[in-house]
Amino acid sequence: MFPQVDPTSTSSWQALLLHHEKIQKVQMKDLFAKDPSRFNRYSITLEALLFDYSKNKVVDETMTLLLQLFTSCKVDVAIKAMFSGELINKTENRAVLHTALRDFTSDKLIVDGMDILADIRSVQKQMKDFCFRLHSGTWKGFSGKPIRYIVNIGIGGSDLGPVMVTEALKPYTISGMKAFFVSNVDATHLAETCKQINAEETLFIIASKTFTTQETMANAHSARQWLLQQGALEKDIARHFVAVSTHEAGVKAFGIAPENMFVFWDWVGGRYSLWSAIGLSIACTIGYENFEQLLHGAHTADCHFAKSPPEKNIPVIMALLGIWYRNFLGCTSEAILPYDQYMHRFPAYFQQGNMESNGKHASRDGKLVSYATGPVVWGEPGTNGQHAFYQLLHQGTDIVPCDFIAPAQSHNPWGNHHQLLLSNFFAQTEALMLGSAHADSNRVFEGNRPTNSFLLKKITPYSLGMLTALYEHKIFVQGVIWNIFSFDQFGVELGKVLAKNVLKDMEHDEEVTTHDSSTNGLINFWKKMRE
Ligand code: G6Q
Repeated sequence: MFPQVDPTSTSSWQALLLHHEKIQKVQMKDLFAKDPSRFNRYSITLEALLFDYSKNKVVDETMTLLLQLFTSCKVDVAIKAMFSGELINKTENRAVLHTALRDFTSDKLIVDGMDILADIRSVQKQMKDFCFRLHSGTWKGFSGKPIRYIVNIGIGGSDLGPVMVTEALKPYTISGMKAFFVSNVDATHLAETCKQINAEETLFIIASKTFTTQETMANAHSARQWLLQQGALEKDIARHFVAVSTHEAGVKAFGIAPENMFVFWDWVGGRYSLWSAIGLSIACTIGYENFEQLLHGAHTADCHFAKSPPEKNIPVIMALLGIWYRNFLGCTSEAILPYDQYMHRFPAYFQQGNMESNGKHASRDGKLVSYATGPVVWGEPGTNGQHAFYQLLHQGTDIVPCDFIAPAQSHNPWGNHHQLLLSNFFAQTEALMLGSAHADSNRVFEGNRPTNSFLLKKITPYSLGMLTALYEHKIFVQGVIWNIFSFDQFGVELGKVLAKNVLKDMEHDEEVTTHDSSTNGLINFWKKMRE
């Protein structure tokens, strides 16, 4: 049974409230001065990944209480429930099994009487074969030339993961291939993409779990029309369009042949779907073997999460620290700051991951929660951010816990660029913690500002898979402790319905009067302006 514990009813939550009073005045720099082993005690390694959480406003008692909270909220039971395929996404009556997509060690996983591992392996084989045909040049476009351009058309979970990974792993791009991602319903996105590709060498991947999403369908239809305008015939569509979806009928209705469809299943949440066939654009760009390495890396993180004791468990510690800042120190946002240009979409990816999963106000027993849930998550790569918003991180009135992420080795070891980059990473986390005194208050840095540091040896498919899965599990642990449903997204679905209703009022010329005066005014003003 999936646990359902009001975290505020636990003695550890109450103890943390009291403990917070005690720790108000604690200075991290004093903690470091008193305890030379603080780094060793407050860091965890997983293979070649280092997670240093020593620069946080916590002492041993804080960690003990947070770990007690983990136990009181029965997170261990929840972890087992997720991995075993229980229907933990209750509001949608689904299992949550993105972890199964990257499980190469189990033999079987029965869900609803079906062995889902067999289904997963069969789609993986289909993806592998497809990539082989594409990269060997046996799959040809309408003029007989091989495919060079991959255009993924999808949005939200069917876009952000593939973009993030494809960008982060750009050094692994198969020679000659180029990936594009079209998500926005604004035709500019597709139009500008089409300027950079040749129809005869382009493969469109229509990625949509439901195959009904307005933006994706509009872009898919326009892409198809564009292809025909570029000299392709109806019969050529099959060579230029493939689909990734759970909705076979929808794909067929669009005109994509069943053999050009890659399926996934309702137990894969959109924002957790890059590991499924939604990752086809990744595999087409960096090669299937690299895609598989990404899955292997994630599986290593899954095993770490499922098997490590909580005090040595990276996602658990990440989650508990986040709860400490959110619920006891009143922090409203968290920043993710990758010191790696290739990782520039990582913050946006986990902005969705966190905010769509844990931006919820109803508890698992159907009541409104009395405590804060998911914070705002945002970020940009270093060092660019340093010349922009770091001002607020250092001297603003809000405390923003930050995750700094960097590879020890660069894919582009030009001169001393990488040392310069990393010197900024190390110096920033130090300065945020130490602060500095000055007679002029404008120049005072209070310090005592928390950071986590992640060091990877290099950004590879494997290490990126591992890091990404660690962040996913952090979201899971927090959702369990906050006693919310992390795997639905009614707030996203609302947008899909609202736009449809308004569209009806825009399709005629009469004055609109059925909304509030602002919405009526905007629609009516637009009707005049478009003339
Ligand atoms: C993700 C969300 C959302 C979804 C998009 C696209 O978890 O549900 O971002 O991925 O709305 O939906 P489709 O894949 O169904 O087009």
